[in-house]
Amino acid sequence: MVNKLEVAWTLIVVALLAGVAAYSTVLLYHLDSLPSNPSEYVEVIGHQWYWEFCYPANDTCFNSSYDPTTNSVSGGALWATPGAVVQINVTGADVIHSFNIPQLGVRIDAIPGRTNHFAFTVPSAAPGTQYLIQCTEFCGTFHGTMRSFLVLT
Ligand SMILES: [Cu+2]
Repeated sequence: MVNKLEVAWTLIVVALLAGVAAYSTVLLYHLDSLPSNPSEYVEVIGHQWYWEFCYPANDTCFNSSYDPTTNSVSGGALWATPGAVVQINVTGADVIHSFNIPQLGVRIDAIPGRTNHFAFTVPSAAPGTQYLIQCTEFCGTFHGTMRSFLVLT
């Protein structure tokens, strides 16, 4: 014989889980959505062991190499305007890397043969403010020095 209380408990739990699932699905969909008109596009290409940044609007690309002895980058950093909505298109040239700006909650894999897209809003901080970029996927000998900076202009 079915206890009515057990049926009620089960239905309440099913209703709660269905609500959480529906909310999560909608939230995930919106997290993955890209802005229709971002302020800036940047192509990010992971190489062993440096980042290449390309700005299609200016038709320019450069390699950003990190020097751990001086904690600085040569070749250029990733530049962005405070408050801008930046869409990055990320891929890998050789092995899997992961483009990560920990302070901004940006993390997206750089996978050879595939382009991943992500958009984020640059903080409205003072020009010159720097945010560390670090590869977070072990990609070989010098993975630990595969860094760069996002610099506000
Ligand atoms: Cu790496």
